[in-house]
Amino acid sequence: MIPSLNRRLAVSAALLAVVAGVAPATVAQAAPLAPTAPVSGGSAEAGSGLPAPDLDALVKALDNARAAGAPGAMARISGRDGVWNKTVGVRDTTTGAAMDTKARFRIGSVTKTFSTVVLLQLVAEKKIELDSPVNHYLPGLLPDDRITVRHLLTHRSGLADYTNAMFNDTVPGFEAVRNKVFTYDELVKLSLSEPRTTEPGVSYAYSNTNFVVVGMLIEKASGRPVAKEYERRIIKPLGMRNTSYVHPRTEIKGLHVNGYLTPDQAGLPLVDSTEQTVSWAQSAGAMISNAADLNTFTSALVTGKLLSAPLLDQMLTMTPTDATNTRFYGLGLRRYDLSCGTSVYGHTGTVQGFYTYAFSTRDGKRSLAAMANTSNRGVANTALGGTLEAAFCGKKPAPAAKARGFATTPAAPAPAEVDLPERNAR
Ligand code: REX
Repeated sequence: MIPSLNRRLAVSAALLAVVAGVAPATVAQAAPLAPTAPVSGGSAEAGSGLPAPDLDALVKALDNARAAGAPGAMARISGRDGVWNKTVGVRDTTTGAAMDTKARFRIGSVTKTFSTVVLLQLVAEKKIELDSPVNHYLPGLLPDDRITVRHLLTHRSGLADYTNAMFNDTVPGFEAVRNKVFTYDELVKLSLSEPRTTEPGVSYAYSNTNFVVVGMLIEKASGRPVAKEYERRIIKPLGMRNTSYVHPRTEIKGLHVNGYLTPDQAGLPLVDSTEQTVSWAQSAGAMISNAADLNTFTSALVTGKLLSAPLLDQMLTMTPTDATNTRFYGLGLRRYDLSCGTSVYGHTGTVQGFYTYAFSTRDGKRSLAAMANTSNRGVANTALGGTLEAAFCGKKPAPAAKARGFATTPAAPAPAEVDLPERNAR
């Protein structure tokens, strides 16, 4: 449906419902959170309690991502008070097909949140303990018996991120692995050939290696491939028909977005990076999804549809990841504190040709999924991050008129707008 029409219909339905004195069930039109999701009991509870999204700012953020070099971008906001879809540009530069919020794309590290949910379900089943050494389950894998399962999930193991060296030269690095199939052991070996970054538990250092080992733990404890575990524990129960883990297959089936990798050298043409095994990431980043499914996933997660309250609490226990004190990491989950005081929970993703943001409020009443079909272009990623403020903070008050003769203090930049270098921004 045309987004503005969609919105108008939602508003009319709400008004009609209020006039008729009935619960506006049609207004709470987000995809069902789970088959058992309770239906909202009344109009007061039907809303998110948040200001309406700033749709102009949302489109502006997408336009900014495009101006920074993304062929296209999209955002989908979903929640108790409506669904909003916005797109700019194209999903395929060859055919000129328009960006489409129903289309599938590579979600990169949002996969880490899926892997964490599966692992924590195995904790609930007493097959794994968060504070046990990884080597207890995978004897001899790691060179340090002090590294625990929790250290992996919080990026505090000190295991080096082998992808830094792998993608030091962006396009040659990508072409060298795009059709390669790695075993988990090979990826861990690559990490162990580099010095460790911290003593176990000491400090946060983002590393894909952690979630490769999480994949190994899942397979060991469950006796099944990670693909099966994502499917039976998350994808099926939530009815996410556009979400898959097809490693090592290279294709994105069905309606999808093509991804375009930016070469390091200015002036060179974009590289269509849609098809790849993503074997370099696997359980750290190889899933495919679409915006509606990501909305469903993040809201189901924070509302306890996937984990018991104590395990969700563990996942939501956060420590800062940088000096701004607005960005945090829990277990396979980020928290961003926005300029309006709202905190949102989810993950970001970067895989060649695709930037993703998937976040929900703590109560799950509003979710945002945003993507731009570019990567290796930090400015575009930062611009896409602007969708968070637009989605969750609503219209910003107009800046106060400058009092003549007095200097004004510039407002602190919103967290999503802080332009950090690519490697530090995570
Ligand atoms: C790999 C290189 C980036 C991408 C990476 N991706 O570690 C994981 C992920 C799976 O999604 N992490 C993000 C490449 C940051 C997250 O957690 O939010 N960069 C690119 C280069 C740099 O090749 N030379 O930008 O496409």
